[in-house]
Amino acid sequence: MSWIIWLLGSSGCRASTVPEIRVPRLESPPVIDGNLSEWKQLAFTDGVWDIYRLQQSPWFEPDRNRLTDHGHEPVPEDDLNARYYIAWDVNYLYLGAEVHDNVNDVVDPAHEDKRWYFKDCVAWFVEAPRDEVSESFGQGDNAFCFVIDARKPKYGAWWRHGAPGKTYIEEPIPEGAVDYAVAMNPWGRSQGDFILEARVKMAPTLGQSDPAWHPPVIGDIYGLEIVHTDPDGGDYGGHFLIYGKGDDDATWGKMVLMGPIRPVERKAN
Ligand SMILES: [Ca+2]
Ligand SMILES: [Ca+2]
Ligand SMILES: [Ca+2]
Ligand SMILES: [Ca+2]
Repeated sequence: MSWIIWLLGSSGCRASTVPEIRVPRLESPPVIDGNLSEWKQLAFTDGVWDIYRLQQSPWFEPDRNRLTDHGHEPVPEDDLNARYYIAWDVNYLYLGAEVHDNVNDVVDPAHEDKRWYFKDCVAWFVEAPRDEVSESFGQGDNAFCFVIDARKPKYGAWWRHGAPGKTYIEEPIPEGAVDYAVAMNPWGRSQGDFILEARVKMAPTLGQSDPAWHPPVIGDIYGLEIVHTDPDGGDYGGHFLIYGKGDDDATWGKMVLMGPIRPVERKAN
């Protein structure tokens, strides 16, 4: 990831840092089975995120980026830490996460289908195409939200989005536009650990949200934020916000669609 300093406003007196996230195209489609090994080396990732790394990020706000303590909690880095992966091809966005979490919590006492953020959930907020206008789930804004519930309920893959003249449309990701798999406790270490592997078809989602969207080509620029919620038995609970500050899409990172990359090369010695 590189950092771009943008000067905003005609006075030029307000500076802001916008992360640039370079997302590679995949040459072969992954199998959506809860194992990322066939593509994670070919995807964008920037390593492990935990609360300590978040504290040092330019978008960190302590009332929003937070963990909770219900007693008998492990150390903060073991409460939640994760690696996130993203890639694309001509039809799909590919989304992955490898997560260490102490408790799997998908029970929401005031459940509504749209309340993914009161459950363990990984969400990718995508604006396509990115623009410079500050909007909150207006035209072009999409959240693809995966509740980490092995039962895969009907609200398990959720789409919050905008459309021309509309904001905050709440519905499941359309059938046929999403495939996902959740593997619980994949390393035999914690019942809260999981791997999420998903693909979302862009035309019936991004293409519905903004008529300016076109089939992806190298060089296209989207907006990106990752929101990972972790209630662990509480109410609103823990939140990681990565590359942005919430629903305002002007705070989201700049995601650039790149060509394929090669895996990290390791030297002989
Ligand atoms: Ca796979
Ligand atoms: Ca946790
Ligand atoms: Ca915008
Ligand atoms: Ca959890």
